[in-house]
Amino acid sequence: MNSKFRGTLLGVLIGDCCGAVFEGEVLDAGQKFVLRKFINKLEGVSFTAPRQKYTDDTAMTKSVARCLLKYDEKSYQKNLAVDFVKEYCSSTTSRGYGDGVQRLLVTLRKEKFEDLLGPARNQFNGTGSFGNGAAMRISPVSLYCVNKSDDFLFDLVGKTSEITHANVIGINGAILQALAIREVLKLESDDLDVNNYVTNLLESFKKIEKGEDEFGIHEQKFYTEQLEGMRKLLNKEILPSDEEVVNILGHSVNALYSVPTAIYCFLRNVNLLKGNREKLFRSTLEYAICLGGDTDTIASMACSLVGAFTGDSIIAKNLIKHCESSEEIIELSDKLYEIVFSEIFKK
Ligand code: R7I
Ligand code: MG
Ligand code: MG
Ligand code: MG
Repeated sequence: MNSKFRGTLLGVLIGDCCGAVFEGEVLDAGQKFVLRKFINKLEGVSFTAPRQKYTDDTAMTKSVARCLLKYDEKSYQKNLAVDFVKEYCSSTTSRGYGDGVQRLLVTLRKEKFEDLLGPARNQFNGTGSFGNGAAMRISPVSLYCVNKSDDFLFDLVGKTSEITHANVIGINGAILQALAIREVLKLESDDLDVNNYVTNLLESFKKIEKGEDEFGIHEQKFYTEQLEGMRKLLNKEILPSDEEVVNILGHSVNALYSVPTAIYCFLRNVNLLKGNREKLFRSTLEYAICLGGDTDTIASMACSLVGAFTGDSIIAKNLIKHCESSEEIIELSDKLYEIVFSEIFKK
């Protein structure tokens, strides 16, 4: 399990570091070749410094991990807001934060964290952000909740998300990614029944997206519909092209059009590499970036799933070494593992 914890957070880091180079692009055959060469170089021994830089995806994930290490129901959310701001302000390089979130972090600081949730609710003329920023940083919550109830996980995802993302699409994207990671963390073998896995996520989301108001029960099929689209793509006899995948699932900063895409990247490669698990990390990394668009975030979320599934042993050692702050990421994973499992031993 320790290896799965490391794999999860290293997946976030490496997907982010590699994907960031191609963020916003649509990759043609030439650029896909450049991408392959680029990852080969990072996996090789001859790569020279500086190491590949991470972006906001990893920066915010580190904050979540740090604050979970000192988790206390009452102070967690404030600690996290403060840590987000500190991390944002202390960075000497541009980490590519979303435009909305940058304004929000500045507001939180200016108003001395008096109102923790108000600024997020005011984003985008009061709709709140539907960006994937809550989902991209959620993996430490899956680690923390590996043995906890669904309700505990939903609550913690909410607390972790709503400081910056008040829109239900943004928050539910984080719930989807958190559930998706926790499911594979819990698997004991490297055998994953993909159909069953998607069915479980679908069942969870049918409940989450079913609401009741004065007009009775209604169903908002946002993620449910995306998951159904994902299932169709996974079951196609002919492997869908990148264009087809992007048309159906999307590749944008909108959580609805990137979280299911990341899960699809993972599952497609699991299906393709049955009996060849050593290749799963590299292959998912490359595939996720090939889809273009929000490449750092989609690769980060997809690789986090691979790491949670296989552990860190299949990740090329040089690739780890050549990404900024990988030592710190490993340390955070190990500490999270320690507190999660020492709590169980205490019981
Ligand atoms: O969600 P967030 O943290 O962004 C994460 C993304 C990842 O790709 C990172 O790698 C980084 O590049 O950014 O940041 P937000 O600013 O909340 O949302 C991101 C973007 O989504 C915004 O800048 C908007 O362009 C768009 N967006 C919206 N546009 C209109 N209406 C998000 N919510 C809305 C909305 O409600
Ligand atoms: Mg980023
Ligand atoms: Mg960016
Ligand atoms: Mg991104």
